[in-house]
Amino acid sequence: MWQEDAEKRLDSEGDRLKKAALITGITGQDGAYLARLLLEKGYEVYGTYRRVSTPNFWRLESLGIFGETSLIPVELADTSSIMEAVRIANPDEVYNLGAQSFVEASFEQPIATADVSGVAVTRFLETIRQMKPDTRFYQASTSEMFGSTGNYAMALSEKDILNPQSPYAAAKLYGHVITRIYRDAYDLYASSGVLFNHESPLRGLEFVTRKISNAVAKIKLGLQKELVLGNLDAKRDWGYAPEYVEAMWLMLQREKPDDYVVASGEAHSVREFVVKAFEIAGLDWQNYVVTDKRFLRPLDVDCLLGNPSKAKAQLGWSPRTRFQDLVEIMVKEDLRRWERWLAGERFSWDAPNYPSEARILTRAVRM
Ligand code: NAP
Ligand code: G4F
Repeated sequence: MWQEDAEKRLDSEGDRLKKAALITGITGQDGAYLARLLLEKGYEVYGTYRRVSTPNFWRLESLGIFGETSLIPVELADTSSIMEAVRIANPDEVYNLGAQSFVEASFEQPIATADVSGVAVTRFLETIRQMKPDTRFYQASTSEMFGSTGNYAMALSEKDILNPQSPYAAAKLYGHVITRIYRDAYDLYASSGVLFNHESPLRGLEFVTRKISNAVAKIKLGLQKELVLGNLDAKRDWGYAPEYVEAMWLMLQREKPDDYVVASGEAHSVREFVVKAFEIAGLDWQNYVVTDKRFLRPLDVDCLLGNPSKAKAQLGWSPRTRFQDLVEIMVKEDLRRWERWLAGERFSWDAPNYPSEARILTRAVRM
C-alpha cells in the first residue's frame, strides 16, 4: 500500500511532485506543530506513534490535521520498526523528535531514557545510512546538554561546553555527538538543533509552564485549590513552539548540514512565569502556590539562556513571541478549554480516542 504513496509523489517522468517527511514523535508537542507546518508546505507527512492501548492523537486532532498525516507505529527501542517506517515513508527528510523528553522522569528511568533518547538516534542514522543515504536528518538536541554554567548572564551558543546534569541530557548529548559523527564519517546530511525550552498550549501537563497555566485556569474556575511546585528560582529561556519547528525545517533546507542553537535570548524564572500567569487570570499567586521537595530534582540546571545569533544569520530565523505573550497564550487557552469543559463539552484532549478517518499504516494493512 505504501508503495502507492511513494508512486503518487512522482510525475510521468518519474520526478518528485511532493517531498515526503517522516516525523518521529508526531504525537508530541513539536511533532504536531511540525506536521502542520510541513502539510502547509505541501509535504506528504508520515509520523510515528507508539502502539499503546490508547494512542495519543489529541494534539493532531486539536490542530485539525489528524486525517492529513499517515501514521506508522514505531517503538524507538526497536530497530526493525524504525527500518519499516523508513521503508514505508521513503522520506526525503526525517525529523527525529521522538524521545523520553521529561528530565525528571529520566532520573527514575535512566536506562530507558538512554535507549530511547540516545541510542535510538544511532538506530535511525544507521537505518538511513544503509537504506536511504540521501535522506536529510534532523536531530532534536537540547539546551539541557549545556548543564549549569554558574554564570546567569552567559548566553550559550554552539561553541559552548556541554556538561549534562541529568540522564536525559546525557542521552541527548550522545544523540547530538553521534549525529555529527555520521555527518563527518559517512557524509550524511545530518543536522542537530540545540533548542532551548519552547512551550505552547500543546505542551505536556508535566512540564512546568503548562502545569502552571492549566492550574491557573482551574483555580480561576474553582476546579483546583492550589498549585504545588518545586524549584521556583530555576531560569529558562522560554519560546513559542510553533516558531521553533520553523527553525527545524529551515535547518534541513540549507545546502550543508550543521548545528544551530534556537532560543529566545531571554531567561525568566519559574517564579516570574507563576506571577505573570496568575496576574493574567486576575489572581494573586501567593494565595495559591506552595512548594514541595517532591518536585525537586536530584540535580537541576539553575539557568539556561541561549544565543540564537547563528540561526538568525544563517537561517533567517528569529523568535517573534515574547515571554509575556507566551504566558498569555497558554493561560487563555487553558481557561477557554476548562470553560468549555464546564459547559459540558468533552474534547479529545481529555478523552483521547481513535477516530476512524486516520490513515494508520501497519506492516501490512492500512486501516
Ligand atoms: P514530547 O511532547 O514529550 O513528545 C515526545 C514524542 O516522543 C511523543 O510523540 C512520544 O510519544 C514519543 N516517544 C516517547 N517515547 C517513545 C518511544 N519509546 N518510542 C516511540 N516514540 C516515543 O516532546 P516535545 O516537547 O515535542 O519535544 C520534541 C523533541 O525535542 C524531543 O526529542 C525533546 O527531547 C526535544 N526537545 C524539546 C524541547 C522543548 O522545550 N519542548 C527542547 C529541546 C529539545 P507519546 O505521545 O506516545 O508519548
Ligand atoms: O518544564 P520543565 O520540566 O523543563 P526542563 O527540565 O527545562 O526540560 C524541558 O526543556 C528542555 C530544553 O532545555 C528539553 F530538552 C526537555 O525535553 C524539556 O522539554 O522544568 C523547567 C524548570 C526546572 O528547573 C524544574 O526544576 O522548572 C522547574 N520546576 C519547578 N517546579 C518544575 C516544577 N518543573 C516541573 N516539571 N514541575 C514542577 O512542579
